[in-house]
Amino acid sequence: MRDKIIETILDSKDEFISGEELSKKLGISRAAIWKHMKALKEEGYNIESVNRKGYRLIEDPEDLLTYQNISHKLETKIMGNNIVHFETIDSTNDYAKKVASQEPEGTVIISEEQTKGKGRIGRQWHSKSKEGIWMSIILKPNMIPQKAPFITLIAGASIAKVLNDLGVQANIKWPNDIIINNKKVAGILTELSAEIDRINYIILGIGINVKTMEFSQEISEIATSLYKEGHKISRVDIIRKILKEFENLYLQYINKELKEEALDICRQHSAIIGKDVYLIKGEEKELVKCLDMNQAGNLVVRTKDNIIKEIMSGEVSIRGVKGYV
Ligand code: BTX
Repeated sequence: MRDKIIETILDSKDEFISGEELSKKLGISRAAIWKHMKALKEEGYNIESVNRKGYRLIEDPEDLLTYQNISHKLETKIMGNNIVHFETIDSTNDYAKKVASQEPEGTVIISEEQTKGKGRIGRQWHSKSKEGIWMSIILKPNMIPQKAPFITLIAGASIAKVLNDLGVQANIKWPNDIIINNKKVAGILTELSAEIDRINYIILGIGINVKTMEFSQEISEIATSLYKEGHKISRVDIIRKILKEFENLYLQYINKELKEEALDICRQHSAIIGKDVYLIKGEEKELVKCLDMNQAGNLVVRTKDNIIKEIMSGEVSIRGVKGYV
């Protein structure tokens, strides 16, 4: 019932809707409507109630990452049909792993804050309250585990496409970072649970800095946010668009083995193709030129000795010659 109320007041944005009208439309008493409104106000919705006029939303509630807000006008078949929202959690990826076997494919775990947000290989991901999008999608593709790494590229392609469509010049630093002006705005952490020949589940973790204006000292040189770059875009809008774009590319890949669209986006928005970069593996650091991304989604590079080689994601980190990229 609460979902229906929210949908109705979201639909009649800025306009008053009377208790009577709501009660007729939803088939519940005016007293029940009043109770629901009270609860919604407590959840953070800024609802104004005026005698004889009714109720209206006085502020855009876009910023709350609740199921109701995200699912309103969400145009997907699977992604985001089920959304679990937290005010705070250790890590959405860790929670997603705990519930993956019970929850359906496309379930989104999202939190306003993470106290132990994770990056790759045990690194930390800073996830301050209400400043970004910290979410994990549970996926259960019927395919062999070797095909899983491509999902990271599909996620990167979706984020880059959505941000560019919204007027943000975002590029992909293969395989799992999205950058603006050479600084990291988003990261992807894909975790896999599998048997030798089949995937149990994949947890696709996406972290996007949206509103942060000041980063901790350790990352202030390499991190940026959409707001910091001058793009005041609503978090809910970005999430809806990413879920839609990701679903499109993901279904092409798992149902028809189609990769071309995702690869094209990755190449078109690559931050490193055509550039000299360092490949870093433990203590080793090698200067190479990035030539392309091949059909498998691996990076093709030329070494100083003119040898062409293929780099698989997960093997190395990449650093630019003059800084982060
Ligand atoms: P990564 O290992 O490529 O990047 C982690 C590194 O990035 C850190 O070592 C630090 O230098 C830098 N960093 C940390 N926090 C930030 C930040 N907020 N913005 C920019 N740079 C930062 C990237 O790993 C994958 C990140 C995935 C995060 C999502 S959030 C939802 C999900 N849950 C979870 O615990 N992780 C994922």
